[in-house]
Formats: sequence, C-alpha cells, structure tokens
Amino acid sequence: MSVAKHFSRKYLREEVLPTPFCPGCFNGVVMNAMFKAMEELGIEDLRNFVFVSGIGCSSWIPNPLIRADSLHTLHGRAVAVATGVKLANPRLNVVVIGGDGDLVAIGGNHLLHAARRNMDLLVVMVNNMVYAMTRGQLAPTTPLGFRTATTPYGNFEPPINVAKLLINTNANYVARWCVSNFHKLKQSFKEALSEVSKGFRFIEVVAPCITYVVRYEGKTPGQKIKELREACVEVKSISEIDDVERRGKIAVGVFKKELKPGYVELYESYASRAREASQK
Ligand SMILES: Cc1ncc(C[n+]2csc(CCOP(=O)(O)OP(=O)(O)O)c2C)c(N)n1
Ligand SMILES: [Mg+2]
Repeated sequence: MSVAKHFSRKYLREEVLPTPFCPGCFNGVVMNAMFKAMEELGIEDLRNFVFVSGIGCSSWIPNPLIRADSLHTLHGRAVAVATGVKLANPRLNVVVIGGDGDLVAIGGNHLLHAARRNMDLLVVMVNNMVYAMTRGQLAPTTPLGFRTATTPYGNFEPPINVAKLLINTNANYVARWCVSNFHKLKQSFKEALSEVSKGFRFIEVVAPCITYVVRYEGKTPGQKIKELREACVEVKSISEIDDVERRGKIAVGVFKKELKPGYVELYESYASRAREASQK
C-alpha cells in the first residue's frame, strides 16, 4: 500500500510498510492525527515515549509501525502493562492504543480502574464497533441492530457508551471524535500530550471497521466519512450528550478536561510519607 503524500512520516517505521491494514482502513487516520499532533508540538523523536497495545487490528498501530519503544502485549492487558511501565519509569510518556474489544470487553476492568486511579496514561480507543481482527464479531460497543458475524439478524445487546462512562470516573481527560473530525482529533492529541499531560487521558475515535462494518453495509470509505460527518454533533457541555444521542447522532467533543494530580504524583507523596514514618 502506498503512503499518501500528506501522511506524516517522521515517526513512522517505513521499513515495515506496507501496513497490515485493509485498504481504506481508518487506523491510518488515527495514527496520522497523532503524528501530526506530535509534529506540531515540536516533538523531535519518540525516545521518551513507550507505546503499549494488546491484540487486535488497531494494536498494530504502535507495533510495529511507530518508531519508538513499544510493547505488543496480551489481549486485554495493555492498560495493566502500561501501568507497570509508567510506575517503573515515571519520566516516560506512556501511550496505549487499542481496540474497543481489547480495552472494553476483556480489558474493561483494567480500563475502569486505571481511570479511577487517574493513572498517568494516554489511552486511545479505536472504536471500530466490532472485533475486527477475528473477523467481525459483536463487541460491547456494537450499536443496536448492527449485523455482525455473531449477530447476523441484528445486535440486540445495548452497547456501552465508554466515553460517557469514563466521565464519571476520576479521569482527567475524556474526548470522543470521529475519524471525520481529523483536525479536532489532532487537537485532542495535542491537549492530551501537553496541556493535560498528567493523569488518565482517554480519547475515543469512532472509526467503523472498513471490512466488517462499512463493506457489510455496502458502502465505500468515502461514503462512510460523509455519513459520519453528518452524524457527528459536537457538544460544548456533557449535558447535551443524551439529547444528541436520542436523536440517533454521535456526540463528539472534549467531554472532560481537568488538571488533577495523576496517580504517580500521589504515589510518590505516599511513598515519601511511608519512608518518613519508617525512619522515626
Ligand atoms: C485471551 C484472548 N482471548 C481472545 C483472543 C482473540 N482475539 C484476538 S483480537 C480479538 C478482538 C479484537 O477486537 P478489538 O480489540 O476491538 O480490535 P480490532 O481488531 O477491532 O481493532 C480477540 C477476541 C485473544 N487473542 N486472546
Ligand atoms: Mg474493534
């Protein structure tokens, strides 16, 4: 697959191209939005970054595609491993990139507790609405009525609204964008890597699987982008989310932005109190 001219190549391991993604896959858009954000932040190289992923199509974004240290771990365990990396070396920027199945199904418990702890991680969830790598099964994020490999007559299980759920945790930053909101998505990456560089930062990217969602619907990637553009409604306050969703639209925006100290800071202050007490 050729890499488009406008693609940011600085942080890409070109020697591993072509990507393993299906033609038209939106994973490239997510990766490019992050790369552009890093470039605009003036990040020279990624030696202070560690990327962690589990198993799934989107888990291939960090490893092997990003020119940085990365850990391609077990399905569902990326957040747990990333937590260990961050605690072992708090100076590192630790970024998790993974799928909706990886982060919310098998890995849901880790996600929830990392958010509760305001763990100093940036977690990027590529919500393609299915388990893509294993050929399009139902995920906890699959919309009602969707035909999938395991629900050929339409999904009857209500999905989890992950971003909305995480607003109610201790996380510092929660945003959701569609792949059609490229500039806003890039802006969120910039915020989550600079202004809000501490605590738990979560960016959901709605990026329907090109093979098991878009092609199932008989649409082209271009048609899907156009449809998403019309479906996404940016909210300025979280009180608007329910109303937007009741109208069958996708609420996008920065839902939460706080600057509370992250887990590492709290942990270090606890450790110093413990050291002082043991010396008495
Ligand atoms: C412990 C374990 N259970 C199940 C699997 C099979 N498996 C691999 S990827 C995957 C789901 C991938 O879906 P998602 O995380 O949404 O990523 P996507 O491929 O959609 O990007 C599953 C169930 C596995 N590899 N390991
Ligand atoms: Mg998925």
